[in-house]
Amino acid sequence: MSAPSLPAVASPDLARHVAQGLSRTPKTLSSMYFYDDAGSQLFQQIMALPEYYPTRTEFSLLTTHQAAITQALRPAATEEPFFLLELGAGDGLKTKILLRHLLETGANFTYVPVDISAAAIDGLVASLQDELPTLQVEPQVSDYAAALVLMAARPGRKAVLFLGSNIGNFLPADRREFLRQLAEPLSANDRLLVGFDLQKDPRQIRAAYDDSQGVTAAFNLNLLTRLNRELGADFDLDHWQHYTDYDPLSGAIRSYLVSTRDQQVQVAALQQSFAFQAWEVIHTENSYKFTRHLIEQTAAEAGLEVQQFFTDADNYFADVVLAP
Ligand code: AVJ
Repeated sequence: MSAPSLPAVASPDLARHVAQGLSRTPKTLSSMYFYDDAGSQLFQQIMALPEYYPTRTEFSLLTTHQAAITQALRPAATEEPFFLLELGAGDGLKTKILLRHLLETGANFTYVPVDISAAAIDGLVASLQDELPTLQVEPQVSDYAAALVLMAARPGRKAVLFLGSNIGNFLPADRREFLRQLAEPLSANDRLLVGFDLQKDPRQIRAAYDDSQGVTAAFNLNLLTRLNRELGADFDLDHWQHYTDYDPLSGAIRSYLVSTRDQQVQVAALQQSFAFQAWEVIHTENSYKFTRHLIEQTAAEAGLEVQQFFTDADNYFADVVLAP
């Protein structure tokens, strides 16, 4: 047998992650790897689904409270430089509400979108030049921690945005550690604005992650397509299913890829094969839902103080202003 050829795009990080994740019990893969080009497009479709309430809820709550939120973030003194950093900006649709309001009220500030994907940043910068041509933008392609450390060295006030309930993907211990890392380089007058999805009717939460059109299923299964393409794996998509459940005790939505029969999967880039039993799962995502109490506790554990708590009329979602 000839040696399997490695796909040109094989990434050492992804390969290492898959080797570790599929050797574990239970098998796991990180939701971080959902977002290749196809996955990012599927996530755009998820945000437009009738069942997926978080995006449109946060959009409307930012619209309603734009004045109070921007006031809580910006310095009173106009001479002081002001940087609005956003971690994982995506298409920036929600942030543009705040950016537009700041421009309209004459704030002198610089928007610093941070993302590890150069393609995501390029798309965002192009749309900002088009829609908000007077906005000062300093895009940064790097990981979040590096961006914050760099910014800490610059004089001026910083507000750091982490919207969309991305915080929900962390396990509790990792969430604390992440918030601590964000808080560490901040000064007393700096602020964080973090989006948290709130606990609600369990059926409604479950439906948001198991939509009737199967877009979320396609999003989860796309991870296997990505491994086939980038690592030369041979996952047969006909024998995998999307499954998700919500646990109201922990507040976690957990998503899985379910093997519907005994099967072996070869991963060429690892020169390794993995055995799956019928109905064995790969755990692919956690998406935590919060209560106000849990948010306050999480903030306190990271050495942060909840300054203001903005929510929508239904109490579905919260954008929270945190201070060091
Ligand atoms: C991008 C992490 C906020 O957890 O709601 C959507 C990702 N996963 N549907 C979320 C996701 C399945 C989403 N976040």
